[in-house]
Amino acid sequence: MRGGRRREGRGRPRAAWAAAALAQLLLVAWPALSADHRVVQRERQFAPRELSIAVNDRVTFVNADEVVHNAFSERGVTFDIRQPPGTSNTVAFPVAGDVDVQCAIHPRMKLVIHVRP
Ligand SMILES: [Cu+2]
Repeated sequence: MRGGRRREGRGRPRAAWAAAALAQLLLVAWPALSADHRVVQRERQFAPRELSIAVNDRVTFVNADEVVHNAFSERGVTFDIRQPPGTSNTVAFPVAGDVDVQCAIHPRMKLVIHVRP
């Protein structure tokens, strides 16, 4: 192989290289832009009972009671999680819209999560 520096101007133009590098950085940084929220199951209620989040945010459900809870949604983002005392589960919300969350064990436990586009 011949030595020596590659001539300037060969390969990708500098602006295109910078744009590609920026795109790659955004791809890597994107998941970090979603936020984490927390909902606590305490005294047989969800706290808060209403929550507004952005698409791709995550919500961690924490059971702070001494009884088993559940959290489920049948519309929009669907899930059905069992929550023994002291446990937590995290759910991602990749779709915009209102999500009604209930506890299957305690029907009065209700939460609405508004997922903004
Ligand atoms: Cu419950």
